[in-house]
Amino acid sequence: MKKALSLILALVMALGVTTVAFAGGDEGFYVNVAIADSKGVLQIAYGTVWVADIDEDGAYTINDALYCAHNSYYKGGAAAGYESAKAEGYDGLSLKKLWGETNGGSFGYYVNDNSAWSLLDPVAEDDYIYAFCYQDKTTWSDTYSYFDTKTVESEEATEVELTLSMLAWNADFSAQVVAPVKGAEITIDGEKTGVKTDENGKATVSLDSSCVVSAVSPEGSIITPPVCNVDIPEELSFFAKIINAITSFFNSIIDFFRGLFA
Ligand SMILES: [Ca+2]
Repeated sequence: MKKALSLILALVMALGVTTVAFAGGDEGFYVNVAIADSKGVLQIAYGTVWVADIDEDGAYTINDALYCAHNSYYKGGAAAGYESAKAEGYDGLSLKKLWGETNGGSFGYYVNDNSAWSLLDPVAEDDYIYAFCYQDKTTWSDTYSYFDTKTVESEEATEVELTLSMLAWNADFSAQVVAPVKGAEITIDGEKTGVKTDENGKATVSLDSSCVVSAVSPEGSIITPPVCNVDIPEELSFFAKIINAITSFFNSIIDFFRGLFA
């Protein structure tokens, strides 16, 4: 009995220490991160990620966001799936591994649908960060594509018109220009729907439950898979409502303590 008691006490103390240590390094904010692998499969579809200054350079950057995203979503964490290193020849960081792939060093990353220059570009709260492994490792023809709507929230089944655009390089590769993606087939949770974007990049989809809407490349080209997260609540049972209430109660306590230590 005594032994059990001291074990519990030790556990409580250990937990207490962990909590304090965690709270101490708890500065940061939430962003949305999407990662697509070299097969064009979305591995994270704008999942919520808490960004901390993990590389301790005093700034919140794409590097921090991707590192933290792997810690949250990749099996084995950032240690297993992500790597960046000092770039040779210039004062920056090179992406060496994304979602466990070295991919011949061929990666792209965007912030809020704009091309990023470096892993050390800053990120801010609620930003949308998209990183991908190039599928075409010879001519890097993968074109970044995105929906005009990143989140749909609805209380019931709904119909949504999405516009799919891409950032294509101009003739002398000096700037990226926005153009519609036509003929891309819309997918829902990875399943093809038969609905294709028209010449203005528009497509209308019927949605009746929470899902991820994306699109597959039109014939003869490669686009990065776009992301639109759809949130339609299921009819909740009485029991589920109670669980939800308890969860949100504990979340508000966590938020309270986060506020105290921020
Ligand atoms: Ca940093």
